[in-house]
Amino acid sequence: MDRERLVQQLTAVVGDAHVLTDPAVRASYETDFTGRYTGRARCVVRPADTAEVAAVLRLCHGSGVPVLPQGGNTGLVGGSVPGPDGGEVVLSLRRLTGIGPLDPDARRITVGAGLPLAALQRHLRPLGWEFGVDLAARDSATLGGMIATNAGGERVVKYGTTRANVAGVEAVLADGGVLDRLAGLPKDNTGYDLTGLLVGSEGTLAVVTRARLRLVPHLPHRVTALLALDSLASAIAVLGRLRLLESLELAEFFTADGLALVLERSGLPAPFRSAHPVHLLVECAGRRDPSGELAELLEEADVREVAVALQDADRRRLAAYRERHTESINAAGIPLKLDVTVPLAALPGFVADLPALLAGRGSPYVFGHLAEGNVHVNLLGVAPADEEAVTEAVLDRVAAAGGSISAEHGIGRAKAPYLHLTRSAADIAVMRSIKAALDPTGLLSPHTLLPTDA
Ligand code: 2HG
Ligand code: ZN
Repeated sequence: MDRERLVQQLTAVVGDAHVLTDPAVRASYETDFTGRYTGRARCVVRPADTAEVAAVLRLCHGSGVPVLPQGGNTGLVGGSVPGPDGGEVVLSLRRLTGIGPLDPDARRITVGAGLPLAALQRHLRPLGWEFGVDLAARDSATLGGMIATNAGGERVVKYGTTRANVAGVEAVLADGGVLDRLAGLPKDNTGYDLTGLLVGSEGTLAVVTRARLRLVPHLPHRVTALLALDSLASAIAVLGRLRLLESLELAEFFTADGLALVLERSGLPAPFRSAHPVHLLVECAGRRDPSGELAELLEEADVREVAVALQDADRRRLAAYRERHTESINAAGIPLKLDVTVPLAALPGFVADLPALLAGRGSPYVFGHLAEGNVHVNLLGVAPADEEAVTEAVLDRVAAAGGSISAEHGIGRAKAPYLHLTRSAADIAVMRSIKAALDPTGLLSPHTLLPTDA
């Protein structure tokens, strides 16, 4: 179908103001947050509700036009950005921001896919509840995007990834049909777990429009501590002790280089008088003040210096040293980002090997979620000609260590060629069968997740 005709039909569904064709207006939907991935959309369409999403998909399906669902466009693997050929309709879910009534007995709430995480947090906290997943991009990341990518973030050590915190979804299929699994019952053994399948499917199987979220009680007493340590091995040893605490919610690490860059770019004052090789940021929360039990476990730990905060503003100040890594690195250049999991026993060796693996091709900044062995390898200054070789060297090393080439950001388009490194041929064949069953003509997120060459 010619472009003009499709635009007219989409306009009839969502209204003139919500079909964006002007390149200047489309631009923020066509480039990712780091500036690394950029593409061209046929147009951007912004439906208001599930019925409009279904109508948009029916039209695109009928015309054989590929569709790229998009949330807050905070993804870091190119999965939210269209390809270069201007073929895809970018389907922005950001107008689906509804919040249903809270069900305190079931500990559930139903929300629209376009709701930003921070808006959900602002809604829930005064009511005494929380969503278990939290991440630095909370102001712009949407629940739908977090579900599509099975986002992890900072509290996985206590609450698990997004998949564990989503009880049900409503999603629109490639042909416009609506799949309703919103009931999200605590017990429901009636066949395949379609909600679990859609979480982490990166927009390749269906478009999530609403979600039934599991909630956890808001814990009013919190303590945050920033620990300065000799090495990653000693951070892992300290964390091993802290895991005894049920109140442990967060265990994040960063190194001296990353902290120096954050201080330089943000103007924050240094947390300690001297520099230290490794920092571990931990947080405990409870119905009672958890600072005593944290202090007790830290007493005999091998820690160089500690800063402790109890008040919200002070806790946020400590957390900023970790959370501001992404923006500080971005301010210094367009990074090559490799989000990986390495089993904890192999993690110090992996990080120690990075300079040799890189052989001068870029400067590494490593930080991440220590409890899960989730390292964000950020590389600045890698020449475009070296990017593929560097990516391969790092991801090969991750695979050899028994890790995963994507811990929490997903595969997107960045890692599709490397999927075979940590998923078997049998795994990939099953994934292809599922894709073919749900989206036989391959219209949803066509450049994402599954490699095109196999
Ligand atoms: C985080 O943990 C995010 O802050 C982003 O996953 C990581 O910028 C990155 O590489
Ligand atoms: Zn992360």
